Amino acid sequence: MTQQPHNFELFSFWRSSATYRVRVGLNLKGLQPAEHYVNLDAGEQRSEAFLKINPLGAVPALINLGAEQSSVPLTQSLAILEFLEDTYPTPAMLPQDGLGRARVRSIAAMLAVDTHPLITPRVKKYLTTVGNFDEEAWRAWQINWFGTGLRALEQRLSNETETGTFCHGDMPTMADICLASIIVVMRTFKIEIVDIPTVQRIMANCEQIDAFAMADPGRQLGAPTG
Ligand SMILES: N[C@@H](CCC(=O)N[C@@H](CS)C(=O)NCC(=O)O)C(=O)O
Repeated sequence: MTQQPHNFELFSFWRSSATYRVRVGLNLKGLQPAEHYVNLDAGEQRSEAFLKINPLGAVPALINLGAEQSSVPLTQSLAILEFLEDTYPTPAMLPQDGLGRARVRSIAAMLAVDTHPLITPRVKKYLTTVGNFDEEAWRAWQINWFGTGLRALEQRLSNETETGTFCHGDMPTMADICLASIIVVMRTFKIEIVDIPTVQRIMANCEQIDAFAMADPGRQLGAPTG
């Protein structure tokens, strides 16, 4: 395979689920970005400098330094994965057929669009200030929304014949990246959802792949040691 230019800057945080998705995609495509650490615990995502990169105040953001014309920072992990897939088609993160692509995107959206946003720091900040949530109420909230997303996913994966070693057949796709992105962040919060055997089986298969293992939050700059 021809060596591809991979001149990227990734704005990231060690335990960020959305950044994990982009890290796995970059790893699968054999691309290594320079990383800029945005400390979400210190509120750096709301700094004037970072809001110029992503006005929503969220990581990841990816800058393509190799672009012929200067490009705006890419934001939104799913859009970034689609960009990587379009630009570096091999190995593929989407199946070739239209129905398969729609199924993979649908599973990815269940997790990245309908589950993950509910547990982000900005939601926690609102609920624990304006909403008067204490730590116990916040934890119950997290368990509720992780559980809702993962139980629905389990139902789909265990009933749909397209499920294989991975969410769709026997090659990892964007659906697996999103599944794993939820499980890894749940682990950092020490949250466990029971009775999701297909999800757990697929997660174990993902973890056998270097691209996923290397993206693990515990292996990133800034992760707590010990
Ligand atoms: N839909 C966005 C979500 C981005 C997002 O919410 N990222 C989190 C970290 S996983 C963040 O930076 N949150 C900052 C905050 O909520 O203040 C994506 O998939 O990229």
